[in-house]
Amino acid sequence: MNDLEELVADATLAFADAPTPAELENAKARFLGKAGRVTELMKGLGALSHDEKKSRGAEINQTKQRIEAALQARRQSLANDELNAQLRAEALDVSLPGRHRGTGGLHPVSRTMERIEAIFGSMGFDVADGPEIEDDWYNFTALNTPEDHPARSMHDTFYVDTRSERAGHLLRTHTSPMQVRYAVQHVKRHAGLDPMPEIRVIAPGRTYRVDSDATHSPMFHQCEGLWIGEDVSFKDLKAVFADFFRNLFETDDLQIRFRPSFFPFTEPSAEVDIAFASGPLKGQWLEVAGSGQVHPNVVRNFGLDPERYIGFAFGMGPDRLTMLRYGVNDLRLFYEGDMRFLSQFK
Ligand code: 2U9
Repeated sequence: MNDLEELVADATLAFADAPTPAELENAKARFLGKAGRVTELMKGLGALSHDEKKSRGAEINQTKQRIEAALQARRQSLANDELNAQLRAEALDVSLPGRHRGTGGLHPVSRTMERIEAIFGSMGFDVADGPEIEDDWYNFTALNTPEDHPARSMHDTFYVDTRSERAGHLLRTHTSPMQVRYAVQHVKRHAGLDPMPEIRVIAPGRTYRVDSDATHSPMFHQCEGLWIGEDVSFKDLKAVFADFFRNLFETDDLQIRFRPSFFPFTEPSAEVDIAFASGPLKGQWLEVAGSGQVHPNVVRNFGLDPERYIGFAFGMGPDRLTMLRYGVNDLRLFYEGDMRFLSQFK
């Protein structure tokens, strides 16, 4: 192999050894640069005769062209490698399943609330909602719960800071204050109408008490109801409850019983129990609501004459009803936001 062939072979090898475009340009300088080996050969031409210069010059030029061709080929090959690596890195597998945003669902307690509203709505009950921060009068006094009643204790209830401008306010401990607001408005709106159209309303919503364990949460839900008219009695209450619970639990095989109880806002008062004729809870009496004939003092606070207008009220806990509907045994599961639990109700 003559010196020029050797030079081409050296250059081709050096270019092939360069792993990156930057290193390839360094290798190029060693052969084609100002101090490169081809340039050195050119400089040597000066010492030759005219004819030798001509033939040797032509050979060196050919050599230079071959080295430039080898350089160009390596540049192209490195560029191809780079492009292939990039394509591999950015590869998109169009056969993979897409990423879903996921469909949400209503919280199980919200589902129960909606169902309660729909059932009472079908029985002609209006649905009222209102403030969760209440004042003392609506939450207690209007409901025949006197100043010294234990339910008013600071330990039972969340009070708004006594120094703030909303002192005297508290997080409502039941939704009854909303029914008082509704009833007072209803009476005003129908003043002059004789007889006054009946009050028939439910108040579902969030309520608060200082209580926390497997069956109590500091925030819980209530749905209370009120039906006041000239001739509304306990027998109507029994009919409403029978219809309601059979609808809610989607079964006619269900017994209902009333047990005497006490609430300041109703007299007489009763706890309401139900028992299923089949299923996992078959034959067990389950306490599901409280109820009673609205206390005359409360009726008076609506602006009505309790000798003429009378009726019943009731209250139930949608959290507990949801536990019964779905067989959940710990109330706290509803409020921990754990998707493994919640996604079961979609
Ligand atoms: C007015 C007058 C009276 C609502 C009533 C109950 C009985 C009752 C509890 C059930 C489970 C609350 O959610 S719970 O913890 N409620 O036992 N509630 S009578 O009485 C009223 C409501 C409004 C104006």
